Amino acid sequence: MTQQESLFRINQEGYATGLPVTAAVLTGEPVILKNADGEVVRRLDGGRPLPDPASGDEVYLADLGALEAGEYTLEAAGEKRKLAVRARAWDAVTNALIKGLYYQRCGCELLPEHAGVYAHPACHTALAAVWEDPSTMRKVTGGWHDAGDYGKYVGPGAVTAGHLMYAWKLFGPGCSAELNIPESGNGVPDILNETRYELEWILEMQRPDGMFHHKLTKKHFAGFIMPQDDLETEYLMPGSHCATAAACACLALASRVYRPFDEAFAGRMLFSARQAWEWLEEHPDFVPFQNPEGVRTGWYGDRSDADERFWAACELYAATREDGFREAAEKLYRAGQHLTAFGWADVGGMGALCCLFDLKEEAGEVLYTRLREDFLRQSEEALRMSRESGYGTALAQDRYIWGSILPIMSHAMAMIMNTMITGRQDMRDAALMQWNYALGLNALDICFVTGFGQKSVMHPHHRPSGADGIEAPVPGLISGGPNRSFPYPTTREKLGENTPPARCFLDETISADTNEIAIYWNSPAVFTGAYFNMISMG
Ligand code: 9MR
Ligand code: ZN
Repeated sequence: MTQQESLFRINQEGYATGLPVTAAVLTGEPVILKNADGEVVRRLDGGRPLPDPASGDEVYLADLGALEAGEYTLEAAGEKRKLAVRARAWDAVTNALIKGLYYQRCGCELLPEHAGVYAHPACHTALAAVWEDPSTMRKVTGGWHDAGDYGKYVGPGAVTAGHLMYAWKLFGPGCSAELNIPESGNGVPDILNETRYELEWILEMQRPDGMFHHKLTKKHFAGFIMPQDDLETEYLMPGSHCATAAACACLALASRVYRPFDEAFAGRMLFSARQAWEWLEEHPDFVPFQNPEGVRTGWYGDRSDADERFWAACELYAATREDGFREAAEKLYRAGQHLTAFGWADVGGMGALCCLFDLKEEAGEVLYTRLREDFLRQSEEALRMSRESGYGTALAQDRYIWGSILPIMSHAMAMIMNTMITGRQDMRDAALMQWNYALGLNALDICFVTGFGQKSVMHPHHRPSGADGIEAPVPGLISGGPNRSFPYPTTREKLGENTPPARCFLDETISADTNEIAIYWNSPAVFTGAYFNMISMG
């Protein structure tokens, strides 16, 4: 710890009334909490700070209990730090995380009335070439830019849309605000309007035989230019098993979600999902996607499609109630699924969401009763990791990988699901610690969401934020966070070999390996934020 660092780590966006307020204190000295009138409302003797293996810090987690709305000051060892408690404390940041996806829209103009200073002309509107036969050009526009780059990838997009749709289904009141996007006011909640922008693009990515192209990207990543200036040809890259199965799952889910709003759209999506499933049935042997020779954009390679198929079978069963899909899901489940994984590579948890909260008893003995026991057991692991961390972060010290925010938010999702089933407060409180982590209660004392908190990420690896000439980054985007695997030599050099995992982070544009943003990092944060937003509404 350097001299300038604060002794406190807090949720910099504030805390919600009715939920526990926890602060991390990097000293064993007594801690005092004063209200706006200077009265002492909490006096903690100071504890024995516990070692946090991931950061090397000694941390005392101060449990301040539930507090009334107001401005407070924490004091310890002569240092003060302001902390706020409010009703609906996380409404703004949750809405911004959804709106963050609007700023990722490709193929349309972002108008000043919706995007403010971040407005820009339409991008990537030219015809795309089919990789295997570049003389064939197709018009495929729309979707969200994946991350800091301008690529669009089917699997990651499908998972992102899945997180958003489940957030809406389960925690609607926590994520249904108007977001000032072009569709606002059309009678559909904006979270679904925004998700539809991606779904329409995913539909376009299907080939006539039912398979889905893996991605729509150029051969190389663009430089740090605005999207409308990125004019090189984009390619519909070869198809993949994982993209096909993930799109199948997401579209089957979407067919149920959108049916009350638009029957025809729902029908199109279910038709497409069925075509995808047929293709998968006809191509049972998994072939991993490889970047074609000369292509350097995102790989999103995967070792198996069994988890994507599992999610797809669950969603198709939920959408159609045809026994064949349930049987397929059972078989895939029996082969072993990681039920607390919600990322682009492993989507077993998405199937669990479908079985546990949509199908429920109708899923039957295997996919409900047995799966629930299995899920409850697997989610204990997240709680255990949270307890072993000084900061309460549910991530083992050797798991600070590229996009560490994803496993951390995934563990929050799993613990939220556990709480929904069991009503356990320890699970809920540990999940809340992950949300606190994202918003500043971490070794780095940084709020990972752009535009929020007291000290937030200012230089994400995000092309528009780097190229628009505006000092503040595009708001509502979450950084991938610390990464101990040092894929970039410059990151390794700047941080030094001995930097502890949870501190391997550079708030610098160049550091894609620690400070990129991605749509599928925003979306599990939306799920988590929507839940806590909803339960703190009273
Ligand atoms: O999120 C991906 C991460 O798990 C990988 O370790 C990393 C390196 O392969 O790639 C990440 O995904 C990037 C993708 O390949 C291209 N668009 C930006 C993504 C976020 O960094
Ligand atoms: Zn674009």
